[in-house]
Formats: sequence, C-alpha cells, structure tokens
Amino acid sequence: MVHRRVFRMGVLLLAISLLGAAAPSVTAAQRPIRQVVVPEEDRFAPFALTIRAGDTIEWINNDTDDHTVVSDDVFNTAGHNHTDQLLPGTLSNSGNPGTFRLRFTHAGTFVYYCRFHAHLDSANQPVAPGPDGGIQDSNGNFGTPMMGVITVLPAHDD
Ligand SMILES: [Cu+2]
Repeated sequence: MVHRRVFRMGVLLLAISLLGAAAPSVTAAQRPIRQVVVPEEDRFAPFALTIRAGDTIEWINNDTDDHTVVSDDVFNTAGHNHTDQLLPGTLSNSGNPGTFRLRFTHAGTFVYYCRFHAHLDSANQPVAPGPDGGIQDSNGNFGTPMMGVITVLPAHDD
C-alpha cells in the first residue's frame, strides 16, 4: 500500500501548506506580538504572560549568553509540544539578540524552561541546575529555574 501512504503524505503536506498560507490572516496581523525578554540574567521576563488564542509570542534574548525555549510537554495543553529552540545570545549572534516566535492557536497553557539553566526532575517539573544556575535572589535562594508560563485564553471571537 505504498501509493496510499504517498497519497496520505500528499494530503498532509497540502494541509500544512494551506495552514501556512492561512496563518498571516488579517486578524492575526492586527494583533500585537507579545514579547518575553531575557534580560542580562538567567530568567524570562515576564515569568507569566496571558494571551488570547491567535496571538504570537516573540522571545528576545538580550543576554550575552545563549538560552533555550524548551516545552515542558507534561504540562502543555496549548500545543507546540517538543519545542526545543536555541535563543542565541549577543556574543554568538554578531551582537544581535536571538529571537524566536510561536503563534498559539487554541486555549491552554505553555510551560517552558531553558535547558541550560534548568532541567526536569523525575516528576517532569523544571528545577534549577544548582547554585550556579537558575534565578538567584538577594537572599541566596537558588531554587527557581529559568522557566516561564504562557496562559492562552480563548480568542476574543470564541
Ligand atoms: Cu538559559
């Protein structure tokens, strides 16, 4: 049944290309792109952000060091599971901030972390890699990993 499989693949590719063509619709273009910035520290700012379905998030790495946006698939219901994206720092990107965009098309949560400055424990929760990683507060608390949460509410017209 090779020809049937090839046909199915063709339909899938057609669907993907149609989805791609529909993505920059007028409605999406009118919505502002929401930004999550990495300042010159190992953290995402803001930590938590609430958006609407159809909105796009842009991560901007203003740090000199590289960081990553990695999906915590266990907690994600907003899609984009298996995301593992390098966000180059200015030192490795010709002085420019590395950027990465994701558009969220349905309601849910997108929990993510940086695999350089956090890892998942046995319960799949992000933890800081130790005293030299993650977010360090003035009290010497090293417990917070470099992570963030996007909450996607239904679209305005839902
Ligand atoms: Cu990082």
